[in-house]
Amino acid sequence: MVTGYVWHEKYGWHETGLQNTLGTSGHPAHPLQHLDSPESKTRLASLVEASGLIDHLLRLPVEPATDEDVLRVHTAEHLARIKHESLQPKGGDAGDGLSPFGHGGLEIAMLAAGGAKAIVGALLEGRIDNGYALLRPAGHHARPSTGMGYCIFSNIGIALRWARERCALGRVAVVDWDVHHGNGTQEVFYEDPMTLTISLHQDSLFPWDSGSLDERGSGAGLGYAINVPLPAGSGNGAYLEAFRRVVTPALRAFRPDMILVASGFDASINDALGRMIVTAGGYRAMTRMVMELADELCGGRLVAIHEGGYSPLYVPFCGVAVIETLAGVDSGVEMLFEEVWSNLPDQPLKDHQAQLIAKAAALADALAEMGVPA
Ligand code: 9RB
Ligand code: ZN
Repeated sequence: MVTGYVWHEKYGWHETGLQNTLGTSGHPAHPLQHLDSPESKTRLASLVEASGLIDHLLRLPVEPATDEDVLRVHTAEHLARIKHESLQPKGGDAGDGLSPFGHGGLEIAMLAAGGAKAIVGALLEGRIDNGYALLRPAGHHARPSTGMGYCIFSNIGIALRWARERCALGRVAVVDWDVHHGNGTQEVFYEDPMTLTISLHQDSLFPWDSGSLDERGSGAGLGYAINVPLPAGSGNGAYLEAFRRVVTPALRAFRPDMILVASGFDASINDALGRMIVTAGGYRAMTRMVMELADELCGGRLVAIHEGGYSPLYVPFCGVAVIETLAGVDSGVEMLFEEVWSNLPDQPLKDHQAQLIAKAAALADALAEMGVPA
């Protein structure tokens, strides 16, 4: 079993700076470190090294994505704007006014997209059996025409379009467990029946107006986008039920040739932005389930691409839980507060959560009735 791993020191150099406003027009507030600070990811990279887990992984070299790679997904205007702002002495913003980057940020965004290419390429060439790409900046909110929500480019979109151009890649499923809706990934593949996107997220969190049950894809892609907008407060019980009732039947119906996980850790119990209570053990259990599905459906071909997650304290533990599970090793890292946090009375599935999941399960059933494109 070879588990690939991507991390580049420069991912920690992506500068989001200080935030001195609460929104677009609010009164200035005492400047605070931007929520998407490097620490949650640099500390995960650090724990992968310090625990010795790195010795069980194949670290992949990263080349920056090219303009051509970006333009398979994004408009020329979006790329030109990022290039222009990246040249400014103090950098710029990816497009929504919430997603700052520093001088030279283009290079780091290109390295992030290149990291997604590296892990997908290694998987398709059979150099790895599965893998984890710890990338920054994230990608799942980036739309074809603009960056958004701390994302500059669609790392997954760029890697998949690149892969589809260089080899005969069949059906691909993207399972997004970041607490926010994977609106960008969904938009890139909205009309594509060969790419199934499934997003589990907190209902109406960010973007507040996307990710509802009735967004199902369009044209030839109708039915190949599935959203599971879970109620705030959902924990391990609700997430595992969603995996049993939605992700499992949808993937069995779709029979992907490769599975990608858009892996954010902001549904964790210690996150500043999400209001969910998933624990490291919950992420481990979801990883096991998606690995079993990959074994059953596509020779184990599975890679996770990092997205959000804003707890410098807890993201490293969630990340190690996922990566050590992928690698089939025990890193020896003791999961912080797992006993307490996984036994909270709010963790087991609640009726109102089950009701939402049942509605999403109907979408997976519909997919099973539709059959799959060749
Ligand atoms: C809005 C603001 C947000 C909120 C959440 C994210 C999530 C990123 C992520 C990004 C930006 C502010 C709408 C501040 O982790 N994705 O996976 N911005 N929220 N001001 N205003 C008006
Ligand atoms: Zn997120």
